Amino acid sequence: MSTFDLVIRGGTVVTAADTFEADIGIAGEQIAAVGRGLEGKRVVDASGRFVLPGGVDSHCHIEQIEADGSVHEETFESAARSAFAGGTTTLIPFAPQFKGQAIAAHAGDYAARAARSPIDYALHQIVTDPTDAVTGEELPAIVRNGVRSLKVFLTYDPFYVTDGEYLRVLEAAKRLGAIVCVHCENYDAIKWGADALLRDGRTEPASHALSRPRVVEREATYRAIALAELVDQPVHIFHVSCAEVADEIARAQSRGVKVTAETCPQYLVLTAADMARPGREGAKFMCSPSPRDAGDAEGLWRAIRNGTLDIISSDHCGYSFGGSRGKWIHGPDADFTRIPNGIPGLAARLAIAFSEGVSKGRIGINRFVALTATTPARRFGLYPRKGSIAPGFDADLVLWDPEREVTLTNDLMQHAIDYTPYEGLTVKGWPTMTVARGSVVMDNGVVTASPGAGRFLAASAAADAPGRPPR
Ligand code: DUC
Ligand code: ZN
Ligand code: ZN
Repeated sequence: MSTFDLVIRGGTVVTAADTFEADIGIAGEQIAAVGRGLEGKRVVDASGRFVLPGGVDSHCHIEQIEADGSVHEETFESAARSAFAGGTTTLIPFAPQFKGQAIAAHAGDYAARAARSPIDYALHQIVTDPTDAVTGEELPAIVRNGVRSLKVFLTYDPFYVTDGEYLRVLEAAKRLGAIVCVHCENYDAIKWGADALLRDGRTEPASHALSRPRVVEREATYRAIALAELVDQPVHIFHVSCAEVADEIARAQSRGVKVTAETCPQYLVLTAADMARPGREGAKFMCSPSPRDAGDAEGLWRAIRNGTLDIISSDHCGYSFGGSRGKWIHGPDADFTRIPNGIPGLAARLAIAFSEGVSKGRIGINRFVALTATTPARRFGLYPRKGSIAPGFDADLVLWDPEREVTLTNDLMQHAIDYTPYEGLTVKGWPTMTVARGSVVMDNGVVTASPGAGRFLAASAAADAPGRPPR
């Protein structure tokens, strides 16, 4: 019998399809065997643990450069620490483009940052300026190099695209076999609402939610889908915040439109009321779309259960609360329109999804694996290398204690940001070990993240893109 480099012995293996008792034999960086009685040079006892595929976080902002030249505090190194701490082994962050500039203007710089990544990563390409040169030359080259998902923003200065520009991106993506991911909120409607609030002196963080109510997201979602339908191009809707938006997506799916969608932990456990906390604390919860109200999470779980939403990503986008670089980069009295949007969530994503989903009986554990690892890997062209447990897959695994109750603190997140919006939230279910390509990178909270150990993952055509022949 062969002796493996590492054997994970006696755990309950869980994939998106099955749950069974087995040992996992790892040779080098890959899973070589799933069976019984496996022997290894190193053996990890996984009894009492679920053994899950390492999480794939398909939406996170890492060391991203902003239009003003500032760079996000979360580096690839700190992000990897946080991801490993939480059981995630693959990240998909965003390479930027700014209006009036070629994609190439920042590509080398971003690739150099990413080259220091301790964690495997693929990339999405943000497109803000789809000129002829971009759609005709740069995007084909990017897709050839393994970046097959393009992100467009329908709001946000200075990223947002007009409907005409969005159509150009859809058309290019169709020609190139890429997927388009969309941030759905209506730019002019938000500006109209925000201007009115500011005129009334409502500058505080709580106004963020008031300036961008559900209908602003629903309208943009409808438009994003309708234009994708016109071009017949698959789209993925990012960070769905509530059921009325999910309903819009379900309606399109039921008439055969090629649209998929995700939600994020912030919409499952935070609410707009968090932004009304005293002082400036509300800024800690400010992200877009806005967290909604207490009842909205149940609607999202219904949409998860019926398949309308099939990914839970973090949309990790950290800005520290203290100091002058993060949330208060525009000054300590900045009004709500000048506080950067985004919250950190890399390490908390799996624990919140498991606790709110599996521990509370809303979904089964196979569905949890599908939402957090298998489907993001398939959607973004990383399958069958990432996202499941079988011979030939990368040995990315997380050992999970379903009974462990943990009260979240910022220290547990191990990120570069000085707070977590989930401080004090108690979760049931916690990762005890993370293995990335055969190396133990987290053992009971102790993380090893070696700069440069991560690899760039060239995406192939998505395994589950609607309208493509099955593979
Ligand atoms: N919303 C985004 O779309 N991206 C980053 C952070 C946020 O809140
Ligand atoms: Zn977005
Ligand atoms: Zn985002």
